Amino acid sequence: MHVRPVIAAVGLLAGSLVALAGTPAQAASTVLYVSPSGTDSAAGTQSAPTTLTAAISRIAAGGTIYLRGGTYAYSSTVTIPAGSNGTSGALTTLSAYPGETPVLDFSAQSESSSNRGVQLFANYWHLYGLTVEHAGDNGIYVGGSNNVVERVVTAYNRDTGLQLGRISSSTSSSAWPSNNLVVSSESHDNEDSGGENADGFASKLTTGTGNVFRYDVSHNNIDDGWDLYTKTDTGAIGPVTIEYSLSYGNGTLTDGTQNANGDRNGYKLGGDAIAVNHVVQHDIAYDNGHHGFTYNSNPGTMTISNNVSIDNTERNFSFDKGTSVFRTDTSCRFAVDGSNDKTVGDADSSNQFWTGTNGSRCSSYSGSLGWSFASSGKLNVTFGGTVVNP
Ligand SMILES: [Ca+2]
Ligand SMILES: [Ca+2]
Ligand SMILES: [Ca+2]
Repeated sequence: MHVRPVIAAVGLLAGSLVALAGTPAQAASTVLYVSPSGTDSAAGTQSAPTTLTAAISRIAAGGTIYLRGGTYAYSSTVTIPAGSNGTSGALTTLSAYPGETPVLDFSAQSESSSNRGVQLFANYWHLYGLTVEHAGDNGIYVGGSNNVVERVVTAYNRDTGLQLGRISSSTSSSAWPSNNLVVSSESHDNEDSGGENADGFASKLTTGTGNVFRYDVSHNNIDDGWDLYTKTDTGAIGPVTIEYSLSYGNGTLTDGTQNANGDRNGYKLGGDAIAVNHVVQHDIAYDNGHHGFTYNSNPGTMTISNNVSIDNTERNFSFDKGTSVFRTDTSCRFAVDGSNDKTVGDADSSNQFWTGTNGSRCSSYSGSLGWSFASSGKLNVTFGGTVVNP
């Protein structure tokens, strides 16, 4: 009787080998095309595009789903489920068709914590070139690990535009999302009706180690640009890296709307007086409604280096406690009077903090702000038309 399971296992193995050899029936597809007019049962070819949800269920590990341009109107969350993983050598890709702009519009959702736009719960996926708008909660929520989110725009969602966090309350801390990269992406005009939760980007509450934001832009969100809040009841999050990024105008939407409930920081780097050693480098904070960079009670040893903070309403750099290491940071004021910087920790003479006057480096940052992504994906920030990447 011990033989039967062995026979069954051999049968399964043989079946999967046949599928890999190209048998069409039941085989997952390596390339699928999706369009706003696609149907679930369509083949997913360029001439017979399918739907996004059907493609997610049919794509092979390491395959590519192309989203044609246009507006996709959704009323339900689109989930890439846990277990539908790519591999470390071949990420499964969900990409805009080259040169086109797919917009996933969740306007039909009501504002509710259960109404996220896109949930990425799998590992080893690459999202590229999508815009996700008007979701009833987060635009994109990443609960999986080892994913790349690139050239994405999250806007007008009713909680944080792009947030990382655990899949569910039963997810153990060892399975919190880790090693995700969010790169060359923009998050703006996210606003919850309470005016206190919607940040541009957040890796907060329940996130693991190795998550990185690079070349990203967060602006005009109702709460913070970035939020790395951590709480006693769930335990410390893993250290996050935010680098070569820009955070501006948070606390005021593009249309001028403000809400007194908003925290309005450029980069909010802590919570509940828990030490987490984040790395924050080569970033710019400009014209945010409260602090530019704030420790927000994080007493740890953060790396705070090569950042520039300009004309934020309260402090450009606000670190009241801790042992963070500050190197080559620059703080300037031109149009907005605020409070002196406070940088408790290891701050040497390479910094030019603001305590009433501008340092020599500020002359590079006196013009009007502009930014764009280079074809390489690198973020170029300009002041007065001149690239001044710190
Ligand atoms: Ca939420
Ligand atoms: Ca808040
Ligand atoms: Ca926040």
